[in-house]
Amino acid sequence: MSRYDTQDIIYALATPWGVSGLAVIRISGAGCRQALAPFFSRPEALLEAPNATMVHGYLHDEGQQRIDEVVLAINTEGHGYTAEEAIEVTSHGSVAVIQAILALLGRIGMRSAEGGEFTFRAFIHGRMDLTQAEAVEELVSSVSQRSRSLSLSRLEGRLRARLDELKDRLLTLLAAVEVQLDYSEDEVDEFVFPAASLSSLIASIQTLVDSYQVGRLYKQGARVVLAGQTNVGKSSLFNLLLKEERSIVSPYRGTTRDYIEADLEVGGIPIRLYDTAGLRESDDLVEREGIVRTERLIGEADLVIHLVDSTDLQDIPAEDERTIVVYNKSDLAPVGADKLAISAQSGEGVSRLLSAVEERLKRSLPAGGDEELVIEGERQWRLLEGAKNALLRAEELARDDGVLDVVAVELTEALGYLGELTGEVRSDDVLERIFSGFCVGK
Ligand SMILES: Nc1nc2c(ncn2[C@@H]2O[C@H](COP(=O)(O)OP(=O)(O)O)[C@@H](O)[C@H]2O)c(=O)[nH]1
Ligand SMILES: [Mg+2]
Repeated sequence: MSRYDTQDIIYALATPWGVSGLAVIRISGAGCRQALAPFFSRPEALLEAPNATMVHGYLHDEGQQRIDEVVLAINTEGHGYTAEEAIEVTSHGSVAVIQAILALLGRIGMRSAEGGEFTFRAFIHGRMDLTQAEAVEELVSSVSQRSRSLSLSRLEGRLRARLDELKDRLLTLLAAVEVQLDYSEDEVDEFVFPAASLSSLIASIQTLVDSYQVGRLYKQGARVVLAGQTNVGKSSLFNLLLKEERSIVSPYRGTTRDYIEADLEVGGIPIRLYDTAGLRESDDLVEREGIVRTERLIGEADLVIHLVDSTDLQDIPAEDERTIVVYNKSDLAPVGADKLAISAQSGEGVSRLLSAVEERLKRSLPAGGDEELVIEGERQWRLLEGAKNALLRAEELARDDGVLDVVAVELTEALGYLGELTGEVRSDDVLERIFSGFCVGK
């Protein structure tokens, strides 16, 4: 990867720019302790510190002016995140301190890191495979608890282990075919293609492919729209769900003229919830525009919670895959037990509604598979699809007694896809695309 020269000592601020209690600046690369020692109050302690220890002292500039009191966390070569000699400087979190330290590091011959460069080094040194490297970024950017825990499990190497196992099975298959290709002439027995192993391998890959839908739901979340006539209690429900007064609630019809959106989490799924203008005929231009927008939102929603007023049962829409009909104001009028009744005022029935929302959003997810082993990246999905399709072609060829050479070619192609997934087979521009999406300091 051209932008990343792995000989350099790199540094970056790993915490946000701004005022905070502490700031962490990362440094990685062979010789970094030697380079920093002349500007540290206890150079010997820094140079002699064993791996995974901390050294307390002061950083100062070339003129012996103290910059800040710091703690240096030391990793020697072969250890730590990048598996390189590395220092993590914890300083006070003022912009002036951060600027002074970063400027010093620049002046003493270190280079400011590119986005993802620390993780790139971890990958180059074999500390992690590509799926783990991607999990780092996925973990940093996760917004729901479920997405966080799934990313963490990929970072710990669950996906890597599964892919290694799949590659192993595929290699065994390929070896059987190649032995047959090499020795078939001397063979007396009829060769039996290991069709069962191939089809179970395809099924295993399919399970991973399917898990993409799960990963995407937890990562990207769903759009849920509150719809219904005016005055049915949409804004009241919106506020109740967000547990804060975000929307203006009023007894007058048409109070919510445009939509308001907010984020919440239901069953681990990040949800963007929209409170909309009521769907009713109106002469008011602004309100009509609000209604047009509402209709557009409903069109794009993953799920519509259609509220109706239990005291005024009219225009009840039909339930469908995307619509839940909810009867509000249950405190004022009872509705049949078969209906989903809530009171946005007292909160009665709201937890049942949330369970219904969760169930509905998860309904389309594939059943089976390992719940803790889920992919969420498009790249991973695409390569698994590629591997699966190559194996399906191999299966068909083998079934039709196709030429064994061609079967071998398809199996090899599938192996290539799996290798690309973990990063054994790689090209600079693919790596560039992956790591350049990371934030600096990671
Ligand atoms: N009794 C009762 N009143 C409700 C309930 N939900 C909403 N309201 C009242 O119905 C009126 C309209 O509510 P609002 O949330 O503004 O409706 P929207 O136009 O659909 O957004 C307000 O006076 C609310 O206090 C409920 O569950 N029970
Ligand atoms: Mg409203």
